Amino acid sequence: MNRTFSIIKPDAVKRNLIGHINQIIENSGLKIVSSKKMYLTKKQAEIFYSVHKERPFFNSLVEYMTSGPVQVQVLEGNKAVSTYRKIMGSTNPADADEGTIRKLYAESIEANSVHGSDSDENAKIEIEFFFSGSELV
Ligand code: IDP
Ligand code: MG
Repeated sequence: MNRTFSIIKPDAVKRNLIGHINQIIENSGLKIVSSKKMYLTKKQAEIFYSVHKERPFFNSLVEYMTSGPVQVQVLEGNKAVSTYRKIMGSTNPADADEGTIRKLYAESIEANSVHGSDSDENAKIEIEFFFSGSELV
């Protein structure tokens, strides 16, 4: 059993897809340990995506991630990081497998509906960035 961090991004929250996406998450066997809706501040988005700060899409990504509320979540289950990456699909929805969240719902390579941690180490960092211990039950 381990954990990963998920964000349902502004494009998906705007289109009322939180329940649809969480259905896919639960169907995969992952459990939603904690979930809250929030607006990311510009500073939070910049820190969260700081690994991409030299990329040409960085400013646009920060603007998009702060354009509306997001749903941040902690997911738990067997091989949580890779299980969730698999049901998310490829970054670019054009490359995503059938039935994945991004294939079903993403609007573009940027507005691609969901975030998922890419390693156990980053999952821990990202969970601690958004949740306190008492919120994780
Ligand atoms: P990931 O979300 O699949 O892990 P990353 O490469 O870590 O993909 O990129 C982080 C986020 O930055 C993506 O989910 C997407 O929102 C955005 N992004 C990535 N590549 C591009 C691009 O080429 N153009 C615009 N936005 C991008
Ligand atoms: Mg990534």
